[in-house]
Amino acid sequence: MRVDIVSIFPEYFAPLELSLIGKARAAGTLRLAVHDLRTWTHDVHRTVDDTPYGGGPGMVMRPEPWGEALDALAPPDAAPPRLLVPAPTGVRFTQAMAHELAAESHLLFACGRYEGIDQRVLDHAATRMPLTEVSLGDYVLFGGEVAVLVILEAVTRLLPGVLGNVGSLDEESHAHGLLEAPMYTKPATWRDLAVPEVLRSGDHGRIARWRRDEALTRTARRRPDMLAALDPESLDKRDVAA
Ligand code: 6GU
Repeated sequence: MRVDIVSIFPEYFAPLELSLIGKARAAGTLRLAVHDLRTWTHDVHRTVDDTPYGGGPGMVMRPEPWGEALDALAPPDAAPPRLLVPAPTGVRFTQAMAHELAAESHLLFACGRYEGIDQRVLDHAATRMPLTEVSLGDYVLFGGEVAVLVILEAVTRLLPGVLGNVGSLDEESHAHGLLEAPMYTKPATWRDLAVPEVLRSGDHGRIARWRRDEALTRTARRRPDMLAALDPESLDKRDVAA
């Protein structure tokens, strides 16, 4: 997968050298480039923002540098990338969207700052390439950079060959619409706290039942919205009893 990121703070993306994302880059699974928006400015001050038409606080990103950046990274004569614009006004980012993005061959992230990017940039880009404005949740960040780190981490771990144990993708929270059950490792007793007996029983049927019950209880307490959204067909008789 190819990924381009445009931002006025390229330094935000230094952590993408680390850990499994860094490995995916070294292996060529992820071809990632970070671009400074100011590359596409032409005045001595390398201006990227200005005051909003209609008044109000803050600054808006001017369209000219963004237009040139998108022309350079998504030339009209080449296969268009999927353009993602992180913003609190976007559609909610979910695990389902992470799977959708992991199937794309080229993602282009445009990181806005201040009060956002002039709307004409997005309207014009949308005539050339698929565009999604995406939000992490109901709170406001300074800009899209941290959101891109989050989205890229969620997407990269779904790329073939990035995770050592593919089974962990199947069992994890959100894979089946439920939160994951609690996990334990050695020692069997720590500070007088014992690992639940069932997990040490070796009885795989009982263990699966226990984990499912814990997942259901956790989801009911913490995320009643997720429980309500479950397909009733996916519940069995013993789930309903619990
Ligand atoms: Cl993607 N961007 C900004 N600036 N704030 C946010 C967000 C994104 N998601 C939640 N808040």
